[in-house]
Amino acid sequence: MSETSKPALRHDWSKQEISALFELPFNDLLFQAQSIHRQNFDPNQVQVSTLLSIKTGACPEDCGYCSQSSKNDAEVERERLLPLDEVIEKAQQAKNNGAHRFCMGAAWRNPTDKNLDKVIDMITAVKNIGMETCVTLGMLTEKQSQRLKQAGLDYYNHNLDTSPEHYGDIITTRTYQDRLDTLAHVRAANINVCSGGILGMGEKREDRVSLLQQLANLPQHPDSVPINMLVQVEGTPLHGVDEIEALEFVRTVAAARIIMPASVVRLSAGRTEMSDETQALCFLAGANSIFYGDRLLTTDNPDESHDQQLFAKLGLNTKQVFETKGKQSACACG
Ligand code: SAM
Ligand code: DTB
Ligand code: SF4
Repeated sequence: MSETSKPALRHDWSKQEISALFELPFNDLLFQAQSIHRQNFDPNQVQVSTLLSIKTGACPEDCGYCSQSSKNDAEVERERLLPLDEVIEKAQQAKNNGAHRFCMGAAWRNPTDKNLDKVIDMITAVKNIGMETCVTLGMLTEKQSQRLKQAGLDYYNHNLDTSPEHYGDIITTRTYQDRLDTLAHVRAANINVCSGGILGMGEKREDRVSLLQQLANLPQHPDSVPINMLVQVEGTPLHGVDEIEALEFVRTVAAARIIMPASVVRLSAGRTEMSDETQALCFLAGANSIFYGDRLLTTDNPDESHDQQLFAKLGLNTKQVFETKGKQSACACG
């Protein structure tokens, strides 16, 4: 199919339509997802981002999955905001290891304006190294989003996490609408939006359908959609919850690819618990980004050498500049 004959991006997905994708025979679902993937992206290319926790622990929010919530009993080494030189050193290491983007996360409900000054210095420094930047700092006002844009920030990560229906079982200290408001502020400031969720938090398939519907029916699809598998941390309320089956995880990735065809879908947290085969199926289903480096924020990620071997076995290329063939600006409905 030629670039111009690609169907317009849709923002009116019904739950029934998304459920019907999940119910397809697995081979049909993966074929459809991979076909759409190929219309929009180089199928053998994966974008790589490296994470750094710039402020760890003692967060006032009560997210049931999170090691960093002060309401949970997880053992996490609390740290104040990292000094700028340490951030620069970590970003340079990430670049030397081949990462394209450096993502900095802070355990805040929202940043104060003073915090933001310091994060802006970090963004400027990481951009000077020649990397793309992403930060995840909690809720943002419109003005704070504009300041980040002026600093040259490329992406802001703020996840919806789960469906509106399941949300109250996971977090009570901020509302779903608060999250949507932050996403709107980031979009209005013309920063690329990174937003997705976590699977394996005891949700039903209908919650996965509903989360994907929320993401796809935003006024513009997120540019990047992280699909995390819950990393179960001892001391958090979700420790010990039933795990999601690998094939159901793959189905969710495939459905995300189909309904948000031009977005980069990131196979995010949880890869240490996944076999190479499950990850390969996720790439076949249309995932084309990962977190690279042996640490996420407070938990482990596969080490670089394992990922290098996996890329080699699958013939995946992470070296070139990552460019999407799909252009969200082509959307007539956003
Ligand atoms: N404090 C900010 C916030 O929550 O808005 C930013 C940092 S927070 C750690 C970023 C995201 O990481 C969360 O929204 C959640 O989706 C993801 N996350 C946190 N803990 C996780 C876990 N144990 N497993 C999978 N994903 C997790
Ligand atoms: C996202 O969706 N996943 C990343 C990033 N955005 C900030 C975070 C994963 C955290 C996993 C648990 C931890 O290491 O604390
Ligand atoms: Fe705090 Fe973010 Fe963890 Fe929630 S996910 S407890 S807001 S660090």
